[in-house]
Amino acid sequence: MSTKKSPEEMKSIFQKYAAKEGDPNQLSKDELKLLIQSEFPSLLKGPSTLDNLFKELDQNGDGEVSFEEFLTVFKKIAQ
Ligand SMILES: [Ca+2]
Ligand SMILES: [Ca+2]
Repeated sequence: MSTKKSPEEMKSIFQKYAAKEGDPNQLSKDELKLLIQSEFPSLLKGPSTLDNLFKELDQNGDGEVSFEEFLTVFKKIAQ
């Protein structure tokens, strides 16, 4: 399965999951888990775990993932 998505698709996917709880513009770890399991299950195969992925995504370390953080990392890994 390809993980390639257009920027528009990435934005709508991010917003769909980020709006589930707390800040609608930030992904919590639970929201990220749902997003990855539903949209990018292939990312959890191999050496990457959800914890690793969350750490890589949360670049400023505030415990949540903004759309900018999400996009920066997904540009690298979801091509
Ligand atoms: Ca949220
Ligand atoms: Ca963050």
